Amino acid sequence: MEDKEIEKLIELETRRQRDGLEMIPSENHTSPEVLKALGSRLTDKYSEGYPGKRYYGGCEFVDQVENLARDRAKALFGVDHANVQAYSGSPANMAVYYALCDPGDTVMGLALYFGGHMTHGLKLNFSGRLYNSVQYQTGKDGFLDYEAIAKLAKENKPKLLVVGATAYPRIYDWQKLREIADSVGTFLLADISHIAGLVVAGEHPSPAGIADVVTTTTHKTLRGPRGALILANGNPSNPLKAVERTKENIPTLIDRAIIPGLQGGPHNHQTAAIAVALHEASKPEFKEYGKQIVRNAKRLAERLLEKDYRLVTGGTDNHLLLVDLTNKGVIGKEAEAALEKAGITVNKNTVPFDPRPPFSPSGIRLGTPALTTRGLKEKEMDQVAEWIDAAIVNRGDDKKLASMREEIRKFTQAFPLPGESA
Ligand code: DSN
Repeated sequence: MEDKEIEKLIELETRRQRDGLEMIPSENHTSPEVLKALGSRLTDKYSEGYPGKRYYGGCEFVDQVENLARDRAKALFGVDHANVQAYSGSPANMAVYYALCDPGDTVMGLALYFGGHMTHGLKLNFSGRLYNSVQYQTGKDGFLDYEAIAKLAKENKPKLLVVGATAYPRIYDWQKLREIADSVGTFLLADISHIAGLVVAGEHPSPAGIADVVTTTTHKTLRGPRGALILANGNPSNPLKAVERTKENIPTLIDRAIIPGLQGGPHNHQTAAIAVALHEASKPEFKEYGKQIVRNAKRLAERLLEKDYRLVTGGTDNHLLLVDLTNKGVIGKEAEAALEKAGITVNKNTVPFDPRPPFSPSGIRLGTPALTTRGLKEKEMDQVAEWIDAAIVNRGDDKKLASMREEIRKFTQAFPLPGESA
């Protein structure tokens, strides 16, 4: 590159990823094919509208790209309709609110500090400012409390019930959630951003055909570029005709919420990279990858439990562990800092009923998707658990943490990033 400053920073970030253990559960390492699509000439093209109905000329090839992405998303998740244009997960959720609710309508989602997401009704987010947001919590045991959700829904009669999380280690009962939504006549949105890759792998039940709308980012367990999918059943009608907010009209409402409602031109390079990732996710190897993510997370959970770490809900069914560090006498940000010095990247996180403030919570979140991409298996998880514990125990000893970092750097050489060799 001619721009040496940026070139250097890209190299340093690549080296940081290569030499360390990436354990933020929402992160992953993409394939060289995904990166190639992202770095392509497709980024130059404007194409507001949808394939066959654009506001610009020259869309012959980007139309085909978008159609491929849509078709692959529909086939992979078994739905009639896919919108692939949302720039990322938050805009995708915003489009669903915009499509199905009016400002002031009541919406219900899991509180951020109980593992939800900002766009699920946080008061500081558009979803909690423009809408009347009612937030549900997990039970004391950290599991979703379906009875409490049903009761809250009956009391508040939301227009939209949002289900999904950023820090929930267990399986969702979509059928139960459907019943709750039907009991109060509300739309059900399943945000599967964290678990989409596990759904594809058959490691988590799919909400497709149960929820009215499914949103997901494409860059977490699905292992694609940053981006999002909005999935629904039914087919879009003439986009210029006024449509009512009925279930049959959801595809049309979603497409119109994205453009002209919220966005301009789609990011065609991103759409192409999503198509590539969806193709990769349709292969049998990806199913095995998803299964290994869960096996690794369960093994890590076992090992940490043996070392007296307190896991919210007592373990995991998916790709992540939420660790409450209270009994270890350390807070989330201290653990995050010590682990980073040792070459392990995690993030501090609130735990249900956290007595500490969100900027300095009691826990950390650990995930296995990126490590599994690099080929780590159960045996290596045993070693990772040892390092995590050692870094936390030795958090005040920078010399020890630096020597662990070197040990981890050497270890990672046997587990190259996708497209690199050992
Ligand atoms: N920021 C994402 C996560 O880390 O879970 C959610 O959008």
